[in-house]
Amino acid sequence: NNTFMLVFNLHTQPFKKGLKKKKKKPRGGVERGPDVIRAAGLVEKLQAQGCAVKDYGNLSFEEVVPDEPVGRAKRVRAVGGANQKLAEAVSRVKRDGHTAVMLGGDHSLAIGSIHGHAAALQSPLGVVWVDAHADINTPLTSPTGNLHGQPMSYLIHELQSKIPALPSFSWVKPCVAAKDLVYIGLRDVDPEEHYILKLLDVKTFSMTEVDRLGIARVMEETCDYLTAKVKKPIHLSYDIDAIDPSVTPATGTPVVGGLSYREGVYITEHLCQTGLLSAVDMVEVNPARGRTEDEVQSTVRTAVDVLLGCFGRRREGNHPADYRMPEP
Ligand code: Z70
Ligand code: MN
Ligand code: MN
Ligand code: MN
Repeated sequence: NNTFMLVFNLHTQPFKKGLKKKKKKPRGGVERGPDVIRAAGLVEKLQAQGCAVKDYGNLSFEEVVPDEPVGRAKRVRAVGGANQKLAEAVSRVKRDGHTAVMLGGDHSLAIGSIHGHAAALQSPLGVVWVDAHADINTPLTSPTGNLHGQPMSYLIHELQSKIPALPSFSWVKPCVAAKDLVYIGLRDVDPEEHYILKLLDVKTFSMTEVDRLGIARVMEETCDYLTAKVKKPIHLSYDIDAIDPSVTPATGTPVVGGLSYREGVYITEHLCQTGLLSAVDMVEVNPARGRTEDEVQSTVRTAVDVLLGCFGRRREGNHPADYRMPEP
């Protein structure tokens, strides 16, 4: 049960200048997510449940100056270069036979994370994308130019002809089939993204389906769908904004009407027991977006519980296989 954590503190929006001087305690942005998740005891808790964990520390990336927008797409060179580095690191971890955990940072890290995961495998990959958002805008459909709203578009074979060449992105090759992708938790999808999802007939369980079917049936159908022909390794890409902002408010784009804490954790319990979970991204935890310390703590604790669920924690309780009761 080896877990290898890779930490990727990339943010696709530039720091706002001037904030540091006005506020006495700058709380940092989404790039501080990994450190607050560590501070909440993720590594120790994983070890306590029997995982051997290696923390790779924060991957460091070069600043790219200037990094002028390409069309509307922002910070293309920095994000492209950093993801290439991440992809190589993830590939190495997967070739060594470990499960990889990527802490964000924002969701643009999924480009390198999924790319590196796929490159290390001989077989296709199934992707479970848990998110309020579909993150499948192409650079040309994106209303914002934010790369964290686009990662899936670069990875899907069927969209390849719609992706313009971008600086520092030439290494990115599509590596996921549209039929091997499942969304859970959608409730804020751009019209352009909705068109793409319908065009490619992507399997989606929006919050409407979670309401209709219940999370247990959503997970059964997700796994049946992904493993119908062959049992593929699963990449779970978990955006903390999938969960309701009443539970996880400290995130960049909170959207009302999300998953409950219990539904959010159930997803991971179910995926864990398939034995197919091969890599996990945990993204968009942003301590600067919590209005109170309680909001930050609730968000971070939930992110940790989601990750523990991925690695065997059960709410019924756990015990080591070699446990012996004390004799009187
Ligand atoms: C919008 C876009 C978004 C967060 C992705 C927003 C997407 N669809 N928000 N991640 N947190 O910009 O493409
Ligand atoms: Mn996302
Ligand atoms: Mn999101
Ligand atoms: Mn985002």
